[in-house]
Amino acid sequence: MTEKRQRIDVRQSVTRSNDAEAAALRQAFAAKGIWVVNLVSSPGAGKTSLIEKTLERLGPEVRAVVVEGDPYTSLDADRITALGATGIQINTRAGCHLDAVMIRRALADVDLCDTALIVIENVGNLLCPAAWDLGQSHTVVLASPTEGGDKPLKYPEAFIRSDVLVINKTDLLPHLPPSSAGLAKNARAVNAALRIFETSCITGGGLDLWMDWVRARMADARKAAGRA
Ligand SMILES: Nc1nc2c(ncn2[C@@H]2O[C@H](COP(=O)(O)OP(=O)(O)OP(=O)(O)O)[C@@H](O)[C@H]2O)c(=O)[nH]1
Ligand SMILES: [Mg+2]
Repeated sequence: MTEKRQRIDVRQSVTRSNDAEAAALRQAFAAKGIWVVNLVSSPGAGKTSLIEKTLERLGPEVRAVVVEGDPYTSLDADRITALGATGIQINTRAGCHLDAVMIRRALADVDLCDTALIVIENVGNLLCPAAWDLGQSHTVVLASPTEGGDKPLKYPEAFIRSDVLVINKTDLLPHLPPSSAGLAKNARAVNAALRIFETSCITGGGLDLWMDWVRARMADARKAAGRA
């Protein structure tokens, strides 16, 4: 019992110091009028694909910085820099999530002047990333029907702590068994406030509505900082 209580105390004190770091980051981003989104999902749901499509639609005149979290490789950051945006890779090795100190260090040498958007692609899993505040404005969870419609019920934290759910890979729906259905219904069962977009990064379906939301949030961030 005592040992269990000590474990809980240590965990709480670690996330508390992360929360303080994240709050400082959030304040700094807000002062600059930068909209920051933390993207979480299981591996392969389409996080980097959605970032690519978003950057393509925003165009090169919108300055975007993307922080990529993966255990190994710089493959995702390479995909971002290939588009002309700033891609910064963090390799967590055995670590299963990003934390606020990693974000502060990753951005330390980046000139954020004129930056409109920071996208943080968290390490692919639906457990740990949910608990770690990174100073983001919004958290977006991605899920694809190929993972099964029951995931919000089995991994509720990621859905509870997110503002938005993007159901990606909708182009595959006609080829999937009935067990793939129910993502939206189950996600709303754990978080009734979730805003839901349904997208396909292959056909482009649903991306216009997603982009309307992204542009509106970027405009909100600029306006709140007194940037036109
Ligand atoms: N059919 C289909 N495939 C998709 C879609 N979006 C992404 N993919 C494919 O899914 C695979 C994984 O996509 P990524 O964008 O790398 O996924 P990710 O979530 O960034 O993956 P990790 O960073 O490894 O967690 C790739 O082969 C993509 O081409 C989609 O809307 N439909
Ligand atoms: Mg990725």
